[in-house]
Amino acid sequence: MKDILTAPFLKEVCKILDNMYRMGWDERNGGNLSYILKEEEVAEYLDLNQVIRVIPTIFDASALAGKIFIVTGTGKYFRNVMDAPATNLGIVRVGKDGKNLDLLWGYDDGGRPTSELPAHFRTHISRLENDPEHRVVIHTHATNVIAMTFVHSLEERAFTRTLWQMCTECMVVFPDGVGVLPWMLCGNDEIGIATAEKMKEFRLVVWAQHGIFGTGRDIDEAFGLIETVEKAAEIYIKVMHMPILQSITDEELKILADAFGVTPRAGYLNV
Ligand code: 2HA
Ligand code: ZN
Repeated sequence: MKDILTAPFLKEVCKILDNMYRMGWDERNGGNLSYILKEEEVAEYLDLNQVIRVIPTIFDASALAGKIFIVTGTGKYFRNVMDAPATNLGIVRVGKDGKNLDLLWGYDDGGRPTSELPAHFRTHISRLENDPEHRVVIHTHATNVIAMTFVHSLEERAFTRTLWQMCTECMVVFPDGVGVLPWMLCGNDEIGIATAEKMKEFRLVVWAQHGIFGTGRDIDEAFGLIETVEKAAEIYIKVMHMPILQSITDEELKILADAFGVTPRAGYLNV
């Protein structure tokens, strides 16, 4: 059996969490990540019959039964993951009845998965219905996205249109737009249900005054979506105090979408 600390998926997770910490988005224990691993890739490093302990889930995850995830631990700091992956991360398999997780590796100090597990798991269920190749959910406290939710309408069309106008890349990266939830209590199943409802139509969901969820087939896609939204939000925060002399028009957004072969969310452009 190979050493799990050499597994590409583990190294990739450590690297992206460290990177997000250095972006300044994941203060203290802010943020969490979950990533569906392929059974055959995990089997190179772990005996899949060796269950360290069983962790109960707070909702019925039977739609994910048998799936294996690497998940950040509750209360853990992204800053510490690189130096101590086995304490700060865990690899879990969803049990057949969807009510328990088999811990296969990690959470070495007796830890558990992130408090936002309901939002992550429910999001995985929504995204898998859209795309069987979906694998990654990242939640982070992207600074300018949070700032924008104080000063901009939270209406999804308006929020998305402003982001699209902030830099040319946005339409190409997230033509499907951004879902937005109002402030809600986090860490429970209600916000998980609300997030997953949005995730039926969006790959990105903003939690007002809290942060953002991004999803994708791999870490690059999920992170790439988030950093593009964050960049646009940063530009918005920089320019919103000043008289705008020119922007990207709806006609130009349409030209851009056509040139890159993407379809803007229906009804979001006034052309
Ligand atoms: O646990 O980001 O939303 C850290 C969080 C909660
Ligand atoms: Zn959070």
